Amino acid sequence: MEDCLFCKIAAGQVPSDKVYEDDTVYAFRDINPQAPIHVLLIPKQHIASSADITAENSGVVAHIFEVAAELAKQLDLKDGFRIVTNSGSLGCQSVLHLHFHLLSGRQLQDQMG
Ligand code: DGP
Repeated sequence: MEDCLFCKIAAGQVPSDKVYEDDTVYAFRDINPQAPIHVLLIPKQHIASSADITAENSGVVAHIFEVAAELAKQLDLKDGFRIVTNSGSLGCQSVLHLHFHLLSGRQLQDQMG
């Protein structure tokens, strides 16, 4: 989608620190890491947020979780990790392209909200 930052990152039009790519998924380091490991996993197709997941596009979401599990192995996150997605203004979503934060490398906080 035109003027979508994460569409441009997935297309290689904006530079990023890539950790994984296949035909449908792109993963890269967050520019403002909240933990020693902070990777963003995105679908290459534009889906605005988790509120826009449907029967037609949910296959790529399932695939993102497969990729996340594989990355967790590659990054040696055997002691655990967290996957988070923010949606909408109350959820503090700042980039309107569906993305999953993969966080690890330190003890994460117990509270989610
Ligand atoms: P959220 O607040 O859930 O929408 O998360 C958006 C994340 O995207 C935030 O942690 C910072 C990250 N981010 C924003 N712009 C860029 C960028 O240009 N490059 C990278 N690598 N990450 C970005």
